[in-house]
Amino acid sequence: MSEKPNFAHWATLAQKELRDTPLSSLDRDYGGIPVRPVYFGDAPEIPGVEPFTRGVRATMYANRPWTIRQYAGFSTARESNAFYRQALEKGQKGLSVAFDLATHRGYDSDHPRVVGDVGKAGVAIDSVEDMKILFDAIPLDQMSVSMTMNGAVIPVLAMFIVAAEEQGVPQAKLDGTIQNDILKEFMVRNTYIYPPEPSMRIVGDIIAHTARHMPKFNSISISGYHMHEAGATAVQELAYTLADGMDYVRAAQAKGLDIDAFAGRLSFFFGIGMNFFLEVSKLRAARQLWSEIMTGLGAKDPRSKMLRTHCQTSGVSLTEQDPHNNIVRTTIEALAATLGGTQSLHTNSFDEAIALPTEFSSRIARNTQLILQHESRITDVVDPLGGSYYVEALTAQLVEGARALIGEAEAQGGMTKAVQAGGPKLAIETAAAQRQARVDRGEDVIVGVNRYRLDSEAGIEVREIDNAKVRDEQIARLNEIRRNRDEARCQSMLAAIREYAAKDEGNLLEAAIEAARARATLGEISAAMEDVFGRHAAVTRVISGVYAGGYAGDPEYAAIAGRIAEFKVARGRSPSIFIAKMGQDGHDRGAKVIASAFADLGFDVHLGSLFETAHEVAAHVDELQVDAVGVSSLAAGHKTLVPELIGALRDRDLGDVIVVVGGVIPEPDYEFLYDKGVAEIFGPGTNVLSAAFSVLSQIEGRLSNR
Ligand code: MLC
Ligand code: 5AD
Repeated sequence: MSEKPNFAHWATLAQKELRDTPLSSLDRDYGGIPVRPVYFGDAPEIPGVEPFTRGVRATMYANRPWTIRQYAGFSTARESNAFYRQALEKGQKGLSVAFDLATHRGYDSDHPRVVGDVGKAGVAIDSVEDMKILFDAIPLDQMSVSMTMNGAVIPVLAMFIVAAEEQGVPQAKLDGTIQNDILKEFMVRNTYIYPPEPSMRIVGDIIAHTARHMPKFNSISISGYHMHEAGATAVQELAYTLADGMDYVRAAQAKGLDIDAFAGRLSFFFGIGMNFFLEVSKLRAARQLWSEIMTGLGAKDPRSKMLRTHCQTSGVSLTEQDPHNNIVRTTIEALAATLGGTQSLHTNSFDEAIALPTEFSSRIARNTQLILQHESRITDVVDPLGGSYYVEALTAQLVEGARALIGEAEAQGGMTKAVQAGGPKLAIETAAAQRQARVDRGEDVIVGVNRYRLDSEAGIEVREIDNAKVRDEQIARLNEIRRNRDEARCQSMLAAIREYAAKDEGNLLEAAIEAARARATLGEISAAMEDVFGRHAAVTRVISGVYAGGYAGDPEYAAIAGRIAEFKVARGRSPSIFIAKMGQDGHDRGAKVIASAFADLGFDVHLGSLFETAHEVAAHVDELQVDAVGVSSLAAGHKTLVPELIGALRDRDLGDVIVVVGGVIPEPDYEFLYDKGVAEIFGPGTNVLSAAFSVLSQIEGRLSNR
């Protein structure tokens, strides 16, 4: 397939991309050293030609740099809109919307299950009216907009289309991306709503609609990022992402679409961590594999075989301790993403491990990309690391490793089946627990965390969101919409959605567009489908032995395990803990790692389900009579949900149960939580052994006080 490197061939392709601009305009002179836009050496491939290992375009950044696309959203549509406009003015090039967790999970802001979530981790969107405010004065025929939405993907995309229409922009002109990648939600991200089968139908409906009516819109963003963040190895991230892609292709083909009619608008999304050369090679390997896979699935058009991707620097690689170090980490990761040939990039802010970005931290994050594009000269030459002995070898090894793992998923009947069986999720969780043990033992060094720690940390500015205020505003607007709409029309559109869902006919997105025009809310459209499909409840499993395995022969580990064994002999039972995830926060890597490590140490661990209310958690604690509750909070709901839990425990006369909190808790909130009765707070980077030691001591203290 790949042709012998040949400058004339490359030049023809490059000239096409450049249109009227002469090719010579890409030549550079570094003080008497002439530099060309591409180097071949004896490399076997041409950039812009299958299998695209060296990049999907012949000219890459020499002609057009990657899109600076910062993911953002918080509180109300109005505030997020102001933030976007400011960012665009200061050099950002594309938009990327972060929705709050209530929206992700298909709830309107007035739903009782989401009191702690509204406006917290992203922007709250309940209706077309909110969507119109979000894009006010942003011309949607000129700006490409990515929306990270998977669960409530039908109402959100429908509302986007209707908001544009009411702005005067027909859907055919919309440029952007909808994440629409449900399989990884079941594996790692957890903002699913319906069970896997109907969820896959929704993915197919969206691909079918966009293929027919929205030629510039990317129908899906097949995402490895969240696997990466959940602790997946590079091979796992590659293999599971591409295997997911294969199932989406098949879901679209099942709608009767020809592969070349939609494949050119499938897009990807990868996480970029600190292993610099590995991450560069990962993107090269991904492109090579996808081209091979798509050829195998029958694609003919080269555009169908191009893996175009967005990248985001890694959130888990960033630290709460000495947080300005995160600027350096993000720069290194951004360099890996761009030398790997990404099309679009988000660089994380340095306060990532603490809260949502402030104006200041997001400015630095954006400027990191601007400096790379305008000052570093890395955009001058296409695939500058191509031909490096090391990078080429790593690329080949990743291809080989991922190919084998894709083969395993295919042997199980594809990823939808593999995900339902749970294998990939467990494999990723195992990798995460191994990584945690290496960090806790100091084998993987993290500067400022397990080495070179500061004696005292100076606080930094933190973005605060007044969740109650956002919720009140949203509820007022919801009431107004419900009051002013033509109720009969709205209800008949919702009935049509139910019917399409039940009969497995018609396109759900098309029905939802009608409902959105009639001012049905996000929660109503989502509920209409839920009436038929039901709501998915995941089975939580805790892996065992992995953390203990990483600690074989470690004296500190043995000391704590020994103390727990003594506890058991003295009291005839193990110390017990309930690990709780409340609200719509689905980030469960931390909860899983803690659950499996504590269980390995000898605790009696009960891991709660995702998405519980404070009252549901209190009821479990009552029933199980545990010594402690560990709340894991990563989506900023702690100030609402933790006091609610403590109140609910007191109401049940369980006021002396130890409550500890782990996760992303801004320093200024520590006092607040201690005042409410929290015993200990474990921020990001906490050593799991020392957390276990504290919890055990708290439990012993409580029992001896009785
Ligand atoms: C590009 N173009 C060129 C060129 N390079 N033309 C000539 N010469 C070159 N060298 C053209 C392309 O062909 C294209 O036009 C146009 O320029 C835009 O370039 P692109 O490369 O397609 O970039 P972009 O529009 O930015 O699209 C990138 C993408 C897309 C395909 C990866 O899917 C995207 O923007 N994804 C972003 C996803 C995202 O933000 N996700 C956030 C997730 S956060 P044409 O006509 O060919 O299209 C998250 C966190 C969480 O998930 O969990 O909450
Ligand atoms: N604004 C900006 N960045 C966000 N992230 C998540 N939510 C937001 C938001 N509302 C980023 C963080 C996180 C990743 C999932 O996306 O970097 O690690």
